[in-house]
Amino acid sequence: TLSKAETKFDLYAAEEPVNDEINTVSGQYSQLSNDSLLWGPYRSSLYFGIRPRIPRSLLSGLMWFNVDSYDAIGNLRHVYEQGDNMKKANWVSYDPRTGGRLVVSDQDCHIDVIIDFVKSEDGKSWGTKIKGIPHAGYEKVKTSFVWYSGLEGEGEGKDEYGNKVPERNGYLNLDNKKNVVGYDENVKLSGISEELGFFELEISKGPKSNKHPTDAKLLDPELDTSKSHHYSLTVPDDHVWKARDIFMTMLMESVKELTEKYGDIQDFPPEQAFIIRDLQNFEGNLHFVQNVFEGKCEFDIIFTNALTPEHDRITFDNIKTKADKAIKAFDKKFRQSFLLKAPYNKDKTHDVFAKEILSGLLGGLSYFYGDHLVDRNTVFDEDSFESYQLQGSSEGPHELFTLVPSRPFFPRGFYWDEGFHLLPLLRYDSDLALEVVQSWFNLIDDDGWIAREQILGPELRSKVPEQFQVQSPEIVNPPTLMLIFSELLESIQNPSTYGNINEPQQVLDYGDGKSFDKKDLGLIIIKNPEVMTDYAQKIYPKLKTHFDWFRRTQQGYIEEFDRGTNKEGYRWRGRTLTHCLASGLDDYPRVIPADIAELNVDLLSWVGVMTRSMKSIARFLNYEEDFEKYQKIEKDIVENLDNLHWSDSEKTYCDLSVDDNDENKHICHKGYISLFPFLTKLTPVDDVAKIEQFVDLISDPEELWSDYGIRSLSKSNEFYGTEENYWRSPIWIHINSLILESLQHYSRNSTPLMSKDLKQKISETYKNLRTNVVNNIIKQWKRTGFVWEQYDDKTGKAKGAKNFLGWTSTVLIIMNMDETI
Ligand code: 6A9
Repeated sequence: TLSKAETKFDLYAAEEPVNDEINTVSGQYSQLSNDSLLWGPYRSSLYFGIRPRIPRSLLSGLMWFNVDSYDAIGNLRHVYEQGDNMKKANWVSYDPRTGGRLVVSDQDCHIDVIIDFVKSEDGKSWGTKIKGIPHAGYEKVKTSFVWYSGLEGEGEGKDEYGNKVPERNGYLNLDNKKNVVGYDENVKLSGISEELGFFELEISKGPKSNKHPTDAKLLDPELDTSKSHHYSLTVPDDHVWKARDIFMTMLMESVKELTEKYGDIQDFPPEQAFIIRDLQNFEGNLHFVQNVFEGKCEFDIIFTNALTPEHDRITFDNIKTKADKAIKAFDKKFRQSFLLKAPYNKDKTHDVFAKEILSGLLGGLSYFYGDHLVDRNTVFDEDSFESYQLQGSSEGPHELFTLVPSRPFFPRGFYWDEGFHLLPLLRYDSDLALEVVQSWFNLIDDDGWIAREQILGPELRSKVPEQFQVQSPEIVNPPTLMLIFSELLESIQNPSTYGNINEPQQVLDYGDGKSFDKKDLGLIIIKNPEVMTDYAQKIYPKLKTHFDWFRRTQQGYIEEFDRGTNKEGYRWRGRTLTHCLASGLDDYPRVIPADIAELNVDLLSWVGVMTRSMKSIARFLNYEEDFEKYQKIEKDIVENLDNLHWSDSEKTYCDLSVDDNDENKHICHKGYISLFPFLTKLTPVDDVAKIEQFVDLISDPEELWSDYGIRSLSKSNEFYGTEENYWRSPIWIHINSLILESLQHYSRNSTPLMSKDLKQKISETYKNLRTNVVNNIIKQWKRTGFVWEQYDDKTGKAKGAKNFLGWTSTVLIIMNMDETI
């Protein structure tokens, strides 16, 4: 039990947690990697929110609002909302291990908020510099900034039987002089927690050049805008995330009191009316600190862990230099990882764009912790086609370290999105990609299931309509993470594909496998196959369960089609007449009427991908028998793609079902689904007729070709552009990047059977598609300040979710590809 007297910063020496594995290669690796990833803006649903990768710990966040008028409080900024009027809101330079810069250009608050975030070398401490730069014409804009920090896990000790005991395992105090109304000095918090040890957090008032509003007469000494103000209170765990609501409630209470005291609030200068006042006598685990500025302003927040050695600490004096250094380091690492190829290697704008995309993607790196809702009872059969409603009960808690598709719209983990997110990351920091993969694989349960959508804890649930909150172990999602994992293994055998492609000599410089240097972070796996082998061996049994669960739950009724011993045929469970969320291609047209005998071509292709991944993992680990088993399954899948899904009359791949007389029939909706055997490279390279068919489908403007990329559904299809029109015409960038890669693959691995004409056609299609896609994304980015979820096939206009750095960040992979093949 810790008493307050024990917390004097200089005297406190927290004990380093003991890591039993520290003397093993993988132990050293994970220690180093963990330390550098401990802190981050991992509350990615906020404009700026910091937390460690630890359950129930210290959560901090920034809020700001304009105080030139009363209404402006309606635009208080905290959660990153799709609808906010921002010209830009993104990390423009960011490395999760060191830090970077976030720019929010707020058109309602008339200010650019520029945030630099840096970490100490040991990863235990951090600092942030926040600058406000008024927009032209608003030089005297008045802005209120509020910083809050709250400690979860306070007072919740557990005894050896897991019972709650009234022991304090942490607390957070406000240290400034008590009973003072507003401070001329910095505000200082200090605290302690089991995992963090002792720490201090100081919120500066900033340099003398900061101005505070002075034109209005001071109505009450408590409302002096030239001082720092604070408010403290005690909230239970799972409530700290509601800081914004708590702040607003408390502010409105204060306004009410002031009105009672002084009369109509409208007579108050807003910058004074909206000042927080202490009501709790500095006590609590959640603390708000407010500063009000006029015009240009700047202030810092420094978090210092007592364990960080003096020379490594971030201070008000050195934070600027450290922030500049972090930005330079990012630039350098970016140059080493991504080689933008013609025509994107000349114009500076392309460089700026590409860095922003990578930074924004990495800015979505998040840590989630909490329970989720699971339905283990619903069975999907004929009755569920019309519609179904899952009923969930709470399971967990689980933790997840992941990137997210879109911070403002869906800031949570999605299984099949993640594999694509990791493609750019693999090149930049393969170790971090592995951290994320590991975190996901930790979620595989005893049956082999991972929930498609990870809605962990009440904060995430609050963002999802109730009918979509529940997950089912019968419902899968394309297994892209297995693909990434096997690619990681392959990168060990062929290191030049990832990491510093500009400086391959560094990658080839294998360490002795016994000790690591911090500068190697990001490349350790590639340099030390031992680490990866160790993990692959450990995780292999779980992956097998995952693979078996996937095939078992989605097994099709293949007997209907009389295919002898080859049973490779699958049906997505959980579809309705209009949607198949499991497939990821939600409203893409499927067989109507729905039938439990249906077989899906995209699913068979995905099982093929998964099988190939298992095969390559088995090969890596020299599991001969398993390798052969997977090889056989893969062969059967390739065979059945043609047996079951190729339609001779339509000359394309289709879903298969039965008609009223139980006769087989193909249901063909030309579009992304018809391309799956090609996208997954399962079509053999010597099957020239099929390859030609894919290329024709892609390059025909009456079918899939548009000036901005390959559209999801053919223009000739009866459902083209109808209803929600989500996957029924818009262009999706990750699928376009797969198309480009497949074109490259079939051209580079072509056999003598391929005609010159076809080869020529492939190169033209490839070259034009690549520039169409990239040019349009950049054009829309210039126009809107963001990249988006989809692009319209008729106009190229961006649509859907904003700041959608998930799949759209595969544009980096595309810019990195050769101009011609
Ligand atoms: C629920 C939120 C204001 C739909 O990118 C994530 C997924 C993909 O995995 C899937 O393939 N997106 C694609 O078809 C977005 C799903 C978002 C669910 C939003 C409502 C409302 O919040």
